[in-house]
Amino acid sequence: MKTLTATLLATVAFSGAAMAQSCEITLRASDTHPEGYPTVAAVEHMGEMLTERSDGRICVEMFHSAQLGEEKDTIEQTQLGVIDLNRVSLGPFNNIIEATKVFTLPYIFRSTEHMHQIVDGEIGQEILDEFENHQLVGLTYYDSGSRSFYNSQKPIESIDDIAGMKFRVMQSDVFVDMVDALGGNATPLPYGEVYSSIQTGVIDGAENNWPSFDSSGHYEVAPYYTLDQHLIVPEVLVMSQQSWNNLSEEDQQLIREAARESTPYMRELWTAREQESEEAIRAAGVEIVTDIDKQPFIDAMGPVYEKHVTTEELQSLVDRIQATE
Ligand code: GTR
Repeated sequence: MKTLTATLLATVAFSGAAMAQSCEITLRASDTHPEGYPTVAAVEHMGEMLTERSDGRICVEMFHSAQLGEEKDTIEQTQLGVIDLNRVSLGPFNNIIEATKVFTLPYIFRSTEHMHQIVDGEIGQEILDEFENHQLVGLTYYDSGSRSFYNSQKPIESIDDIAGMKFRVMQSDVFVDMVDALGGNATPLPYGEVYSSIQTGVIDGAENNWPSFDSSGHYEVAPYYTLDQHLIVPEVLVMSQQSWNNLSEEDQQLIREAARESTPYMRELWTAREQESEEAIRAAGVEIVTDIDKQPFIDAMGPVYEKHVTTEELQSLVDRIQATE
């Protein structure tokens, strides 16, 4: 005799609208970005691949737009198993997993191609493996372009213009020290508080890539953007180790593969989105400084490297990254 649950499940399985309810395993995924942002679309795409390959057994439910909280909090919830999948910047991991610092050092990557070379290779895997010591499973990396400063006050045309200006940074000491080294004052804040903090003058500005500057609407309150490109910070997709341990090895394998395959998809979306966002921001009348001399910015980073590259392991990672063509 069929149980009530089995009957109900069979019924909903036939109703297209209730498809999600037929899933045996639903993985709750978090992202700070809105619907349509490349990271959100990539995890949704991964979910579709998983559902198809598991004959409808495994589904991903996306909670975008920081519905489950700001990144620092969602990381904790993922460690606790409350959130299954989390797409986050590597920045907020700096204070939890020391090795992630090397991927968030200013000007460590010379270009997006250089970053791809590293995260797609041995070093990328070594850093992903580190997550397993912190109740997480590192699945794959996504792109995040390069981050540059924007503010509400004036065009920054040289490093000297940064003196005394207040910038929001992600919650990591690496970025606090980066802004200090440039002569500014850093305020670590959650992403969701940046807009109102600029608007009310608590900070003068922040720093981010084109798509985030665009989708957050920060350009409305900070109409000066200077392409100093101080950071290329990869994004990472992690899973809760608790959720992971509840799965069969076959399902773990399905997830690893779908996650890996979502990366080239994400990168394509990213390239298109970067261009669209740049066009939208230019059209909105934001003043953009492109011909900034980056060398003084690069030269100023010595103390940041000295303070954060404190062990032989970290130094060897930095050396290997810098030695990679
Ligand atoms: C974005 C990144 C987010 C978040 C945000 C921030 O570029 O995609 O994950 O880290 O920056 O500045 O907090």
